[in-house]
Amino acid sequence: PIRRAWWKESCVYQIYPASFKDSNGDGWGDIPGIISKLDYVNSLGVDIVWLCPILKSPQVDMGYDISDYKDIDPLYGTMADHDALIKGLHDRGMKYILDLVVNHTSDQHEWFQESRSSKENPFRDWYIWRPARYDENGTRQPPNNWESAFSGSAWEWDQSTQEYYLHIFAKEQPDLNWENPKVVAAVHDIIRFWLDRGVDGFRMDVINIISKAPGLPDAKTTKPGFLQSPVEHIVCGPKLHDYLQAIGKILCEYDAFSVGEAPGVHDGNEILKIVGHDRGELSMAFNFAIVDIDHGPEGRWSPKPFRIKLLKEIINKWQTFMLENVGWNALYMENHDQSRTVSRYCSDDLKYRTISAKMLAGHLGFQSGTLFIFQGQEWAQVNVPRDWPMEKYKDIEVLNHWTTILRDHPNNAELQDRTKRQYWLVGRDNGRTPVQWNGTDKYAGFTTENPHKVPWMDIHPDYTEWNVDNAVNDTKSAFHYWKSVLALRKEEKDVFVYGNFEMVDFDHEDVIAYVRTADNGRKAFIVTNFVSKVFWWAVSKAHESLLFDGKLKMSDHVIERLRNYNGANEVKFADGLH
Ligand code: ISL
Repeated sequence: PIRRAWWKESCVYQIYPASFKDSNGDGWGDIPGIISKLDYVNSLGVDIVWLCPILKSPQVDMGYDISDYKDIDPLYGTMADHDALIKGLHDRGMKYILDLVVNHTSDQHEWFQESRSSKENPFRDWYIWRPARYDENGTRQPPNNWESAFSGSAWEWDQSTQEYYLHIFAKEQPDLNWENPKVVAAVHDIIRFWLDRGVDGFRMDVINIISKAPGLPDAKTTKPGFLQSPVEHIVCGPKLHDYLQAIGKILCEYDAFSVGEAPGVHDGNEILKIVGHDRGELSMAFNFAIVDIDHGPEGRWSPKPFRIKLLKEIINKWQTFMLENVGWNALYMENHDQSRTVSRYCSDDLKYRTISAKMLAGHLGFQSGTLFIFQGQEWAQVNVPRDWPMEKYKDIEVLNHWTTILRDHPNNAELQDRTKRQYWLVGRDNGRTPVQWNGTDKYAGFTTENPHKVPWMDIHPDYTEWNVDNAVNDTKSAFHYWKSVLALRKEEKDVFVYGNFEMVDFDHEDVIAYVRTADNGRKAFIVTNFVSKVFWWAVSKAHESLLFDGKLKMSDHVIERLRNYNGANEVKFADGLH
C-alpha cells in the first residue's frame, strides 16, 4: 500500500495575483483583493492556495524576477496584508504555499548589483560570469550557443566588467551560481524565513535547472542558426539532488509541502529522483509531458496537432510509473504559463464550453496525484479572443518572440499568421486575463471603475455571460462539477488518492477511460469522451461488471450519463463531449 500523507490528499488552487482581484482600483490585483475572495476559494473545496510571486520585483516577468526575497511588492500590498492572508487561509482550514524563484533573481536584486559592480566584489561569483569567446574575425561572441527561453542569447555582455552573465530567461533575470555555498545558504535562509512566518510550503520555480553542466558546453544543434536550446545542459544537472536533499531536510523539519517545477524532463526516472518517497527531496514535481504535447520540434511556437492518443500514452505512463515506483504526481493541465484547456484540447464553441470543462475536470480530477486547479479553470475560462491584436498581448515571452519574427521575417505574412495563431493557441497570456467576477460591472468586478486606471490586461469580452457569479448560481456549471469532483476525491480517498490505476481500452482513439481501485477492492470507472460526436462505446467483458455492480459512485453529471446504459454491453455518450 502507498504511504499516506496529507499533501497527497490535498487539492491546490493556484492564484495569479495580478489578475485575481483588485481592491484599490489601480488595475492590478492585490493581496487584500485575494483576502476578500477567500470564502469563494474555500467554497470550491480546495485545501491549499498557491500564489504566483508577490515578492518585491520590477515585474519584467510578472514577479518571476525578484529583487527582495523578504518583502512584498507594493503592487500587491504589505507584509501585514500577507500575514492577514495567511491567517485568513488558516482560519478557513486551508494552507498556503509561496512561489520560490531561486534559479535566478532580478538584475535589480542587491546581490546582482554588487556582483556586476566589479570582478573583485565578494558577490561576483553569486552569479555565472564568463569571458567572451572571439571568432576568427576577432568578433566578440558569447561563451556558448545557449538560447534564452525568452529569445536571443542566454548571455548578456556587461560593458563595465567586460564579461558575460548567464540568464536562461530574460536578461533582467540573471541565473544564480548554486556552486557557491553562500548562494545555497542564502536560499536556505529565505526558505526558513517564510516557513517561520507561517507559509506551509513552496512551489519551486524551474528548480530542476539550478545545477548546470560543468564547463557549460555548447548545446547540440537541433535547428538552423547559432542559438540552440540548452535544455540538455541545464536540466537535472550533476548536483541537483545534493541541492534538493539539503532543501528537503528543512522542509521535513516543518512538514512542509513542496512541488518543484521540472520542465524538459521526459525520463520518469529523472523525476523519480526528485519525488521518490525515500529520496528526501520534494513531495512532487510538475512534469511537462502534457503541457508540451502540442509543441513542435522547435518548441512552443512551432505547431504540432494535439493527439488524444498521445495524451493517453502520457497519462498511462506517468500514472502507472509513479504508483509502481513509489513516487507522486502533480496533476495539472492549466497554469499561468499555459493556455486554457477548453480552447486548447476541446472546444470553446458555446455549445461545448461547459461540457468540455466538466469532461476535463472528471478526466484529470480522478487520476492519481495531487490535483492543481488554476484560477478560471473552475468556471470554464477560455483563451483570449481569436481576433486580439498583438497590442493586447503582455507576456515577455510572446513579445520578445514577436520582435524576432518581425526582425527576421518582416515580409513573411504566412509565417506571421501561423505564429500569431500559436500565440492564441498556446501563449501564456491566455491564462492571465483578469478573473471575471460578475457580468454587470464594467470591469467584471475585477477592479473598481476608475477613470484613470484600466485593468493591466484586458478583460475577456465574454464576461457578461461567463463569470463567477453565473457559475456559482447555476448548479449545472463547471464550477459545481469541479466542486463535486473535489468532494468525491475526499469522500473516496482510498479509491481516488490511494487507489491503483488501470487504463481501459488503450487503443481507442477518442475515449479516455480508466479504473481506480482501492486496496479493499472498491472501484471507480472514469470514462471521458474527448471529441464532439455522439457514439457508442463497447466496454470489454473484463470491465463490464465495473459499471453497474453498485460499487461505482460518481458525481451527478456522470451518473446522468450512466442512466443511458441500455442494458447491453455499451455506454451511450448522449451529450457528445463529456
Ligand atoms: O513557458 C515556458 C516557455 O515556453 C516555459 O518553458 C517556462 O518558461 C518554464 O515553465 C518556466 O516557467 C517558470 O519560470 C519562468 C517564468 O517566466 C514562468 O512564469 C514560471 O512558471 C522564469 O522564472
